[in-house]
Amino acid sequence: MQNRVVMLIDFDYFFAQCEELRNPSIRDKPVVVGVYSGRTEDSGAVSTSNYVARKFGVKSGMPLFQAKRKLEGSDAVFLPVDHVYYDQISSRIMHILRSYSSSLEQVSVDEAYLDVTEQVLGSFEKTREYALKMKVEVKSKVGISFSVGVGPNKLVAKIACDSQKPDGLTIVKPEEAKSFFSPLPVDQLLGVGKKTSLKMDSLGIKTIGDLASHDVQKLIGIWGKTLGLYFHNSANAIDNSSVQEQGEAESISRIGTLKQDSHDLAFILQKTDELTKDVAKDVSEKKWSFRQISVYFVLTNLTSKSRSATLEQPAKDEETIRKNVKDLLEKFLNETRLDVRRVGVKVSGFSREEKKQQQLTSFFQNN
Ligand code: TTP
Ligand code: CA
Repeated sequence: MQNRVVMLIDFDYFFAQCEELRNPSIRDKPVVVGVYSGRTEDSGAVSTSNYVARKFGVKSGMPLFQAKRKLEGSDAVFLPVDHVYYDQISSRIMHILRSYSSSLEQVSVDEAYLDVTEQVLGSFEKTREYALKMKVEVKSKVGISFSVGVGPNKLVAKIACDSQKPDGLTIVKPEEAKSFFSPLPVDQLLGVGKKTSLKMDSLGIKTIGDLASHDVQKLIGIWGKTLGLYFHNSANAIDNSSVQEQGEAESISRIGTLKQDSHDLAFILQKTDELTKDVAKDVSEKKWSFRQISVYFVLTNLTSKSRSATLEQPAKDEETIRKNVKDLLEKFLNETRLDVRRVGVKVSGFSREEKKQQQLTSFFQNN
């Protein structure tokens, strides 16, 4: 697929911004979030800080006592990390971002790559408006700001994003990628650490541009084929890796408690129909197809049971779920005399191939 449009989204000063969100009164003060090791009051390290604190020279990884010293005399606020809270905020944002892309690859709690080629019809002109729309939705629904980098691949998107923070939006078109990279220090490339950049420096390679024009055979001679080629391609803004959904949901399900324990098909169906509707909504948002439908029961005696059906062809519609759930439920009620207390609906067996095919098809339709 030519001319991909890939975004990297990176939430601004994430842990500290989450803290500002739940306590807006600290917003204009230096905010430092840290891991307290507990040995003495100040022992531990800074996880992150807001931009007010950064102006005082506070950095991630710095010992807390040092950050305290830098912030002496200010009205700085020091807080311990609360991962559960940050994870919750993160999943709410990721959920919204998912609706803006064909595939989303979450790389950390505050970073995700999005392939939006289809959504912007392969056009870089359309991405600014599209990215701004995402920013506005996340800001109004969750209250968090983020920076966006857009490029023809993940590598360019990442470096674009890093170039302007916070609340940044940097778009690098395919034809601009090489000149955008050229003046940057070579250690901006993933995989070029301290040791490698020293070695490159000794070869006269200081910028990404220097690396791009260095003889690839010489690079291979020093770093071997894989790494040598990787450096050469990266410096030339080439990256063919795709945006891969990680840890894709194995299933989509909903469970609910009946208003009263029951053995009545029509009564239980009211509940399962509600649950089916929600499951089907999730499925259609993700544009996935499923092959398996299951119903889960918790009975009056609190034991649980489940029943499943496997479809001959993958399906994606609500009606198929509804019909299968009804059959499974009916059969189950015939087999047991106990009343049902809770009931769940689940679909699984998603096909990735089907998903890729769909993307490809709509890509061709749009082009
Ligand atoms: P980053 O994205 O590196 O930093 P950030 O979100 O705080 O700031 P910005 O993106 O605006 O530059 O890291 C994401 C979170 O990971 C960060 O909020 C806290 C955590 N973190 C640590 O706990 N220790 C660290 O050394 C770093 C770099 C980050
Ligand atoms: Ca961040």
